[in-house]
Amino acid sequence: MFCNQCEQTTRGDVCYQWGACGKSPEVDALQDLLVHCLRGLSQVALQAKSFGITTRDQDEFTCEMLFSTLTNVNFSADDFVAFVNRAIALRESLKLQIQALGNPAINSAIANFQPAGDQQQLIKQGKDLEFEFIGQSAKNVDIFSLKLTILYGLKGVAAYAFHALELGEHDEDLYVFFHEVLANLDAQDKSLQEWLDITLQVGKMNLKAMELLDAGNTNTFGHPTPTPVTLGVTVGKAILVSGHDLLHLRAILEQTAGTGIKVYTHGELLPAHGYPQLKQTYPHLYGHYGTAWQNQTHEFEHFPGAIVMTTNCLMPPHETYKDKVFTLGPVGYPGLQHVSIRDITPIIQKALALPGFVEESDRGTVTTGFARNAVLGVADTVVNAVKSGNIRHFFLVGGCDGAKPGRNYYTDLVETIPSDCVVMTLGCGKFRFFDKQLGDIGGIPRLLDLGQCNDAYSAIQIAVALAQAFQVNVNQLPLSLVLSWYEQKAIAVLLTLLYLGIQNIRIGPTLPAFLTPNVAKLLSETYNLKLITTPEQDLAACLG
Ligand code: FS2
Ligand code: SF4
Repeated sequence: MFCNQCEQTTRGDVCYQWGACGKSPEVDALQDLLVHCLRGLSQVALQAKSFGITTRDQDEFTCEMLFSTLTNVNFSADDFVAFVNRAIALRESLKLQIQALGNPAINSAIANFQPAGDQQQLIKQGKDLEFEFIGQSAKNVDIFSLKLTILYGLKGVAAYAFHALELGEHDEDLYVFFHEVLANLDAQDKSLQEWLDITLQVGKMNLKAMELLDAGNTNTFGHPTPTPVTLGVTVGKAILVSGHDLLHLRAILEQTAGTGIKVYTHGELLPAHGYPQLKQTYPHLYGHYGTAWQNQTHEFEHFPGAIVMTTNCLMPPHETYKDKVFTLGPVGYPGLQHVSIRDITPIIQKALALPGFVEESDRGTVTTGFARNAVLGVADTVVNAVKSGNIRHFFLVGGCDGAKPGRNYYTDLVETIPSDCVVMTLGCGKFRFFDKQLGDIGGIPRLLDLGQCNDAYSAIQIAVALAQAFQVNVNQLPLSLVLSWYEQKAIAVLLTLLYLGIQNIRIGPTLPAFLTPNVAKLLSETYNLKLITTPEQDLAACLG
């Protein structure tokens, strides 16, 4: 196998025997095969679009399938076999429509690829293709590095686009971009600069995808407002909902209303409590249980109710608790029950069969809901606090959490940041410090939870609005970005920030393994992108 798409890749290089995430070489090969089939589908979809044929099914399928190959989403070989066959069926249905208009369908190797008839043969096909793909690195390792950056970034964009389309937000330009990038990923005639341009285009289109998702979330659930969330539990039956999918959370809340079951959020669903249409409509959305994804084996083990994974990050479940874990949407794992969101009866039955909490516990509260509308609603106060010197500097300390050592940096940094500075955060990286009592500056909380990693758009909008208020560009603001990355959405967000020309970003805990020294040097020279060092050193540099 060859996979280096996430931060925990083996030895900081590549997973080649078994995924550090738990992905098997067989599933890895099937994921690569699926991407290969999507590339053929994209070629045909572009041709179909040029003839005015509707390709909405193929567009949405492409987003969902790229999302399914993201780290910690789907570990099921059976699912990927079905996805490969569906990709071919969708491709062939477009070819028939093209031919029915009197045109020959595109005649390339990937558009004509024929999948084998059984799982073992499909795995072999995936491994052969992988070998061929890696072979490209021999021609120009820096271009290969950028192709990986583009593919991984595109997976992140697909995740955002998938969430947006679930909420009814579409964009034809975005779909065309997906297809164009996939259809041409094998191109041999482009220069390093041209691949770099495409890399930044991924960042540009990710901004569009995040904007769509922001519109989908706020139109459906209202603008988040600052909301205290209990970290304790109450007596009674319980369901724990993890992942990022607010629509799935709402469906679970709807179907559990009146059952007496309390619903708790886990991981990246903490910010759900800030959405008025969720919190106010469903009083049985009780509180938040647990922390970031890498702690789930311990936290799920002890949760006395049913557990639902709506998206990443799923870890291979332990035998001791796997019978109470359910998957939804693009998530899959062999042996876990996959449920349709239209009928969650098996989840409710499991929650009722399990003991639930038998004792109250009080673990205090945290406040979420400081998304762009809430922060910009008090923009004058914030601007005045900066002008008067009460706020010296803003830090955005956000991104992903992870299991590898070195991430205590983020806790230590936040604890060391002086009391006249404000810390904005988002993503599951916040769980390193989300319950710290940092106080406030003239009524402005020093720790502002902007939301999920899916809400990076909010952070960008806040930075742009502050820059306008101070009549400077974003790079001149008293603002430092200190990001933590783990998976491919973080790559997409980083590309967006680079596309926007944001300088001086610090990233950690390590640089992506898929960046060659030359590409990393190029990014560092152009954008002053740098690796984190120590909290003390970075803090001094940011405040200096
Ligand atoms: Fe965290 Fe995992 Fe949010 Fe990432 S729950 S690292 O894939 O999506 O952030
Ligand atoms: Fe390894 Fe990450 Fe790929 Fe999993 S997703 S196989 S941990 S690089």
